[in-house]
Amino acid sequence: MSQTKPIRPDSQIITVQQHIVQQQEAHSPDSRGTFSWLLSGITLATKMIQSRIRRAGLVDGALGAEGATNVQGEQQQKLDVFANNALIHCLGGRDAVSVLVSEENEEPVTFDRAPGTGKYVVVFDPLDGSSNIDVNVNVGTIFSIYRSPKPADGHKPSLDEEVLQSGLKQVAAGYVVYGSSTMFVYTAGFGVYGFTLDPAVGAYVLSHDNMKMPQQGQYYSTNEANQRSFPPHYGTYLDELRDGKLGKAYSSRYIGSLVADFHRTLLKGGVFLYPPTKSHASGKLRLMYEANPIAFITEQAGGVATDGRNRILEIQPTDIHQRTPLVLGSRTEMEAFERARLAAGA
Ligand code: AHM
Ligand code: MG
Repeated sequence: MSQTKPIRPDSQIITVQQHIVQQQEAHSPDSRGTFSWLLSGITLATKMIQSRIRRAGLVDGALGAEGATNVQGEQQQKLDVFANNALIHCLGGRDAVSVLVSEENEEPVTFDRAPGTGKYVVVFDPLDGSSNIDVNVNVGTIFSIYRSPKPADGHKPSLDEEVLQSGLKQVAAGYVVYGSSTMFVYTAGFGVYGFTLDPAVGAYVLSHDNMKMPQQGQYYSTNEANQRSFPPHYGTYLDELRDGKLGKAYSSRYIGSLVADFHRTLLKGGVFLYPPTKSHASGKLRLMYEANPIAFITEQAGGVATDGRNRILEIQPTDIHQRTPLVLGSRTEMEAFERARLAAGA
């Protein structure tokens, strides 16, 4: 007689929601409910964004430029605006959020919350890699979460004190890469975890446990068209990689979406560089919603992230939209970069 096996869900499946709650139980039981509710606002918004991206070529009016420019003077794409609205809508409805800072908004978005709520500041780049949107190449969302400083002597912190916190103060950071699959990668300071969106279930499911960046990789990633305007030691360093001075013949990979270029660097190792250039003397990438969250993840995965000289996480921001050079990657490549910088006296 044949026996019918009971149908039951795979007990190994861990969703991002479960994982966040488990991490909070283990590390900060006080904030567990609030924090996971807040993060669920981000995962919900990114599911809305990914669904729009997946259908962008089919939906009338989803692709192309919006017609406006953002605070960076860059043309906003329709999907930039959609992604920004989705995040503001999903996070603005959660009373744990006191302030939102977005690449697409010149000023922070503030909320008048009841006392005892509004504990967190969320900073984000809603859709990173705008130049890749219309051509079906990977883009991403990047976010960073800070605690609002507690009132001192009964005085509420100023808006600047709330938002201009160094990367060291991040409570959590992460990104979603809209690639061949949609992946959510985050850290709350206890390792880096990656979740793949299962489209059939509509949930992010743990697929990359405790991610570590390899000690050395075989790719460098930079916009080589700008190399003549990099400070000279960047060129010397790239030549060392090309010439096999680190024991490997390096290959080049550059997508032009930070999230995608970083995601590869996290998984495969190597080095990513966006140095100062002639047109962007302070670098192009933004400290608060690009460099800081990515640097937090890099360090949590065992890598190194600097502005070419100093640790990214230690930079005190003076403006929510400030730019920074960014050099990050595996330890071996980052040590070689530092040697090249010191040898050049830069
Ligand atoms: P964006 O936020 O307007 O999309 O710009 C940031 C992007 C990054 O994703 C990427 O690393 C960089 O700009 C690419 O710049 P470039 O085209 O100068 O190489
Ligand atoms: Mg960006």
